[in-house]
Amino acid sequence: SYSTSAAIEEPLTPSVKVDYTQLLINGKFVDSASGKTFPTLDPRTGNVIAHVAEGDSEDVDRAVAAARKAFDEGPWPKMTAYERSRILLRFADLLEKHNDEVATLETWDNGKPYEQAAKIEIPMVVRFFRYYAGWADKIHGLTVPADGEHHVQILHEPFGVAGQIIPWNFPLLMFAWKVAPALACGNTIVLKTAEQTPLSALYVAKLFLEAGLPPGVLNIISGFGPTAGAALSSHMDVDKLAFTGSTETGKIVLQLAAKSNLKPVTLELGGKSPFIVCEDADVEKAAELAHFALFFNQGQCCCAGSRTFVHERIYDQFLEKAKALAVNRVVGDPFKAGIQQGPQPYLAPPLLASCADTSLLNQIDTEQFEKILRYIRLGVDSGATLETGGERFGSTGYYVQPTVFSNVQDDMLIAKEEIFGPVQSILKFKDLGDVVRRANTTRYGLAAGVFTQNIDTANTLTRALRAGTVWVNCFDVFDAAIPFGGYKMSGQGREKGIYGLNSYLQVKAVVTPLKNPSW
Ligand code: TXE
Repeated sequence: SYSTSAAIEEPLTPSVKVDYTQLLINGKFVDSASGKTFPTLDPRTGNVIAHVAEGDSEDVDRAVAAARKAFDEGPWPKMTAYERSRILLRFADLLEKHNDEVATLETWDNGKPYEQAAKIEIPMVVRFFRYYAGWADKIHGLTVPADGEHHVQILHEPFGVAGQIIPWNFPLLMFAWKVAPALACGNTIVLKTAEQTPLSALYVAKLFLEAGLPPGVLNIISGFGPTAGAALSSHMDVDKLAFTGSTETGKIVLQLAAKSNLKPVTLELGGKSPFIVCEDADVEKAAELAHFALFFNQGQCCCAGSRTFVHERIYDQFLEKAKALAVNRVVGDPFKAGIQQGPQPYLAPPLLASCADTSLLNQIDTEQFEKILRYIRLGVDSGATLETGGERFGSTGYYVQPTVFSNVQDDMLIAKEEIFGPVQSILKFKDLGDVVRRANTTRYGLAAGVFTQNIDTANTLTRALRAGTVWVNCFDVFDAAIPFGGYKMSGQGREKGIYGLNSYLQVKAVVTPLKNPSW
């Protein structure tokens, strides 16, 4: 329970060394061209974990040139698909072997519970690479029976150099969602990690080299968005861009892509996903699932069930359970066993100053911890009832108390904007028509949760909700085979599953006249 802050007073010392802090370009770890570095912070304390090379446009140029060469001259797209698949499988085996070290880096840099990283996320990443390794030699085109005397083949070919930009909430999982399908399809990559969490991707890059990935196939740039990220988005020699992050930055990236070479862009952006608890629900189970849907990963999920709609008949009972769950949520040093919630990642203002081009930074919320506390104050000011939490947790690091608001109205900012923190907003609804209309009244459309025993209610809601994923009586199920992506301003395109391949494949029609059509 958060009534005691003892758990976070003495942070445990992580048991790994940070060996990889340089950029990965053309198969080698190198300093940035400018020689600059930036610190990455431990969100438990605000202390510096390591100084990491700060990539900028010159480094992006070097990395793109390496990726270009590895694509145009090979060996990557020219290798047999089976060889590519085997390298991905070898990488998955190595990652599995180093599961605990990678999970440690992930927790240290991001603040997520170690048990979550070690037992759920890193194994998911391994599974993800194995899934796409399986696709590598099963990507084939079509033959099409066209009118006239022609033989028509449709070839599926890799795009070329893929630029990829990822966020800090699931650093290695987002790495996997981007890198695995791109490599399976035969593309080469320049990936920019988030400035808050550069460490795990660099560690696994080393494992990729050990697995036999040729130089230049995967290049990794640590650095800031408005410099390195913008350089990648607007690069004339990047053939395809994939981005995960805020809707605001998604718009910038799309503009940069359009203004440069019109590279196609997939976007996985923010959300304000409804979690709908119907009249017939088992209240205890519904409250547990709604709690998980919001609080998992410190509330930092793009698909978080951040609008909990509860039927009026069971509202009071639900509220009591939801509040009890938040009060009893175990917050503390994420390295300690049994901890459910760690700190929010933080980018200190001095760190922002180290970014060479600060002109764009004002548009973007980098101070996650303060953003959450600001939204909590906004909720109170706008008349929502603060049931529990609402403050910083403890006095060191960037922890936020698990917070529950009831009596939330649709037009309050806390019900409209993405908070991205441990703040649950509970809203009351009357009937299905009412909740469908309200759930869909949002600029987002990433996910939705439905909790009911009634098959007709489930069928009605799953069809009516405008979202890329609808979870019925479950939430956050992320099997590698299930496509993920947004309706409306939550994104463009899909990642994961067979749909995730489409983002990394060009379609080429080959038409040849038939000499002897009657045969
Ligand atoms: O996101 P940004 P931030 C939401 C969430 C969060 C808010 C702000 O609500 O509170 O976004 O987080 C790179 N050109 N999500 O500021 O800026 C940046 O370096 C090119 C939802 O961290 O979108 C990082 O690598 N790239 C979300 C990546 O974009 C730029 C996950 C994401 O950062 C850039 C994260 C630029 N001009 C935040 N500016 C989700 N969908 O899961 C920044 N970047």
